[in-house]
Amino acid sequence: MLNNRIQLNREYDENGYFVVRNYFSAPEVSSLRTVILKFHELWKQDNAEFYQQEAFNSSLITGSQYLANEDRIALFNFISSKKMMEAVQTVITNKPAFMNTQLFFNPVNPTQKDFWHRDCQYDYDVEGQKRIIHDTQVVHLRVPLFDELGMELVPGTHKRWDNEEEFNVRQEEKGRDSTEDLSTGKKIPLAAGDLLVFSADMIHRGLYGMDRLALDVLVFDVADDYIDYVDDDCLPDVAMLEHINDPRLYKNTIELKSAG
Ligand SMILES: O=C(O)CCC(=O)C(=O)O
Repeated sequence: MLNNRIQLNREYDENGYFVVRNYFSAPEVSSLRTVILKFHELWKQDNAEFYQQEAFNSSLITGSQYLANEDRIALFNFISSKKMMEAVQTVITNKPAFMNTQLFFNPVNPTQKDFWHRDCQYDYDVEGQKRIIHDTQVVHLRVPLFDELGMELVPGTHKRWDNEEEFNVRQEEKGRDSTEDLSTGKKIPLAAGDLLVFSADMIHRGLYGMDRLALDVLVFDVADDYIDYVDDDCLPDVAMLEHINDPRLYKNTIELKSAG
């Protein structure tokens, strides 16, 4: 279990991320990989053109479109397992809620390059982004299913605004491109069994290469206004909740939905 949570909370607070090496056992990773690969194969068939042309991720993994209920329950139980909940509660000390899941893989086109961004830049203009990084943050928990090059992060940018280089590259201003290297980037290689927890709103990029297939679980604090990002179909229904050992993460989301 996580026995250094105070230290990890400090690291997250200061840098915007923490890594726990060898957190999941080989059987835990293997069971998760089996379920995720079922989703991935069906998703690829169904999105063949998008996959061939430009995709580097999918989402809504816990939804009903590709996985049978039994596999969805297994996935829900992994996401709200004791290990995952301890990691979630290390950074969200109030009431954490489940938002979504994403699966990151290599683009088919080998010339497609990894790119810097803050997740909030797709929903907010520059002033909005400045506000968001101070007010609220979505947390990603990345679970690599195979060894991978990992992520490149700019430590501390969950709390601070971009310097000039970072801004121009990330926003593709002044002739810069979001795939250029940043002098402030820090590469975090990941192995199957590791867990990376990071702020979605810090400056980051996924590093393409090797056999990457990583499950990202997105969570938020119920005090923040993210309920509109939750897809109902990705939540467990009443019958499924009965089979989830610790359903708090989902119940917090469901409670927010019904309050809205
Ligand atoms: O791994 C990637 O390709 C990008 C990851 C990312 O942007 C994220 O997890 O928010």
